[in-house]
Order: sequence, then structure tokens, then C-alpha cells
Amino acid sequence: MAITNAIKDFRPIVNDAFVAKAQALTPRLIEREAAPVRTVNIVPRGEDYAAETASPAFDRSAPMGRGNRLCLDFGEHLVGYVTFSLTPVGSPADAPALLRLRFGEIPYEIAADPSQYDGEISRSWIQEEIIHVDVLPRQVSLPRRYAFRYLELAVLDTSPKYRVVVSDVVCRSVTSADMAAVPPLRTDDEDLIRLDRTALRTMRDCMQTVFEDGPKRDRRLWMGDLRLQALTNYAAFRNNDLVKRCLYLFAGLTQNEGRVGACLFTEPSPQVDDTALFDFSLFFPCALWDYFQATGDRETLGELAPTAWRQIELALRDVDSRGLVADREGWWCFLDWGDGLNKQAGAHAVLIYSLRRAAEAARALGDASRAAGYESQIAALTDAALEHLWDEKLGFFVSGAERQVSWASQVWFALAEVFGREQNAALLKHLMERDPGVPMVTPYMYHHFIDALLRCGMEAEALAAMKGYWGEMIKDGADTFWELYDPEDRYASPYGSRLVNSFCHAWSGTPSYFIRTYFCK
Ligand code: RAM
Repeated sequence: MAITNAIKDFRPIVNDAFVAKAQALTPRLIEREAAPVRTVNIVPRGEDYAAETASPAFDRSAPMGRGNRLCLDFGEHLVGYVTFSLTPVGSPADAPALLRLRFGEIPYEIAADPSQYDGEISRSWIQEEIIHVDVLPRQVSLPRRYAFRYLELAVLDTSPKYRVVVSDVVCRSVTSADMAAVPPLRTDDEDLIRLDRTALRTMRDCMQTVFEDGPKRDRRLWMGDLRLQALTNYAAFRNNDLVKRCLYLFAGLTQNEGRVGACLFTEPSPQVDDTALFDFSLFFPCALWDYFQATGDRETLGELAPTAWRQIELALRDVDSRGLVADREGWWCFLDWGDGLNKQAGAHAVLIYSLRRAAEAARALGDASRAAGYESQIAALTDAALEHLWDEKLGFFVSGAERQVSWASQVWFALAEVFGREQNAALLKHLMERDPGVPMVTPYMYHHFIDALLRCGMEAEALAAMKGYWGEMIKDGADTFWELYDPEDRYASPYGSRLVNSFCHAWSGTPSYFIRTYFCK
């Protein structure tokens, strides 16, 4: 189900000084030239597709005419700009060359026919171009930035009198991540090395002038994604100014009443989107607190604190007379892409989680009375949760009028620390043993599960779950981590078509955070 909500009477509020600070921190992109490493055939494999080295070897110097295709593998996922040369062979080119280019993060995107796309979000995310090249020979430079590992060039037509040779295919890749800044990983565990490498590559390709969620789609800065990217960044790339830039953008470009938007765009100039998500706004105080902990940058904490306080104030308005975050229909809170997931309990827990960080921030700034105020809100929200959402008989938190028991609700309550460590551990064990249904479907939600396990001392379970889930994705062919992965339903998409899923998604890059923070310090 696509996110289509927009806040009523949307009115962006701009703090020019904050935006200027953010813009001054725009990183220089690091460029690198990459060439294809092999020519492949995309072949069906089970219900999916795979890339196999072309055999017999494809002769790239052979002229191509109507119906000929060439599929190149760059050997790794890249984000960048592609150029190639097109040289006519035969008579003088008496008609334009007509080419179709398909870029795929995974082989499926090359094999699938975009004309069959019937998903809910825009088909414009599909990386396919049909281009005319009128004058030959020509060096063709594609103006768009692509996210891909595979590139298929199909000649739709030349003319009966000439054909073309494609050569010098190059991708100028771009990123603001400096791989050289990443400390070497101290472990012999091959699984961890593979997970870390894949996660770092995922992060690298999402680190552009902001932390993008996915370089293929949506190519923008989301608050919920930023929080996790920042954590991984502190443990690996340590590009703290990029986090600072993103925090200033969110604080400088708010929605009505100073609400931090769910996401924002950077081009043609920075602009907040009109989507609001309850949990994402509340992650601003959390990400700010994490930033302060990682950097000790008190000036930024102090300057952005009012934006953090405002998110808490706005969220508390949604608490009803029973002391619970009121349940609503539709896209008001994210949590996870699970069909039918009721958000109330998770949202309530996120509010407590965020209040805890806001209270810490207030204390760090010497604002004891604000901290005390937040502590009493935490106490009230905790009491309400235990009275109305905790079901002693089931041993689970329930959500909404339907009293739904989901993984997301339990995980978020463990993170909210409504119970002590022991009881949280018991809750998570009970969750794993009973598996009440309404599962987690994104690496984003799995991140929170692993985090919850680690916070209550369940290191072995956390390690096994991380290796199991992300490791399985690697076995399924991921060389950057995917936006969505449900081992029970491998080809699922929240958008009605897997063609527009993102297969390099930054919220999925947190194994590097866990590995470097907990498992290989
Ligand atoms: C999708 C993107 C993004 C996420 C939102 C909620 O559009 O995957 O990463 O934050 O959903």
C-alpha cells in the first residue's frame, strides 16, 4: 500500500539560518570510474532470475543490429552516470540508432517487462530508457543518475544498411562515503565479514549529498531511515557532518506548526514533503540525541533542541483521555510495511522511547524542569500502557480496538523499556516461542528486533537472528541489502510490483552498526 497521505493545508516553514548551515555542510562527492567486468545472460532460476556469464563468450566488437542485445555486469552495485560509444559499421548511418537501456540492481529488473507494470507507485522509477542517437559515431552520456549492477543495451533498430558497435561503457560512480575512513573489521567470522561488506556497500551507495533512503527509489531523505543510517555511520564512515547537515535540513524545513516532516527533497532546492508520520517526527529527538552522544557537539544539540521539544509536544496532543496514543486509520504512523499491522501500540511505545531520549537531552542541556516534565509523561504513558495495552493472560501487548498482537508492538515495547531488562527478555523469548503472527517484513523492523534483543542482554539470539535474516538475503543474491525482505514471501512488494522495490536500501545497512558496536568492538 503506497504512502499517499498529505497533511491538511500543508504550509512549509523555513528557517533560513538552519538551511544555510545545512547547505554549507554539503559534501563533495567522491567519483570513481567503473567498467563492466563480464557479459551475462539473464536466465530464469526457480521463481526468480540469475545472471550467468555469457557462453559462448559474447564478442563485444561484433556489430549489433535490430533485435541484438548485450547485458553487462559491473561486478558490484553502483550509483552513477553512464557513458558509452556507438560506432556505425557498414554504410553511412542513414537512420538514427534506436536503443533500449535497462538498468537493474538485480537480474529480475532486466528480465521483467516494464509495460506489464501495474504497481501503485509511479512507473517512472523503473530504470528503462529508449533513446534515439541521431548522429553517429557518438559518445553517449546519459543525463540521469542510475543505481544498478546490470545494464542491458538492446538495439531496437539501426537500418538495413548499417549496424553499431557499442564500446567504452563506463560508469562514473558517486558517493559521499569514504571507504578508506572505515576502520578494518577485527574478526575471522566469514559470515560477519560478508554481512559487514554488504552493509557498507549499501550505505556507501545511499550516502550522497544527504543520506538517501535508496538511490534507485525514493532518492530522498527520510527521517526514520536517517536515524538508522546515522547509527551505522558513527560505527563505520564517521561522516558526522553529513548527519549534522541532515538534522539541520529537517529542523530548517518543517511542516505546519513546526512538525518535522517524514521526508524531504534536496533538489532543485531543499524542500520538506507534505507527508507526516507520527513515529518519524518523534525520531528527530532520538537522532539528535544519538548525534550528541556520538560527537559531543553541544552547540548543535542546543540549537536544534527546540525542534526536538516541539515534536514531543505535537505527539502528546494525540494522547486520548485514557492516556493512550489514539488509533487512527491509514498512514499516520509507519513502524513497518506489514499488511494489516495495527499501529497504536507501536506508536505509543515510540512516544515513550522518544521521551526518554528527549529527557536525556534536556538533562544534558541543564534543563532539569523539562527533563522532570518528560519523566512524568513517561510514567503516565507507561501506566496507561500497562492498564490498557498489556494483556497479562496472553503475555503480550495488544494494539487497537481489534487487540492485535504483532511482533512490531512487542519489539517497540521492549525498546520503550516499560518493563525492566529481565521482563523484556522474557517478553522477547515468549514472542519468539509463540510467534503470534503479524510478522516483521522489513530489515528496518528487524533492526529494531535485534536492537531490542541486545538491549536486554540476548546477544546470542541477536547474532543468530541477524545472521539468519540478512545472511539469507545474501544467499538469495543480495550484494546490497534490500528495502524489503520477507523470507516467507521472497518476492513481496508493498507497492504491488517488485519492479519498483529498492534493492539497495539504507535502512537495511545496520548489520555494520551491530557488528562494529556489539560483536567486533
Ligand atoms: C518508503 C521508503 C522509505 C521509508 C518510507 C516509510 O517510501 O522505503 O525508506 O522510510 O517508505
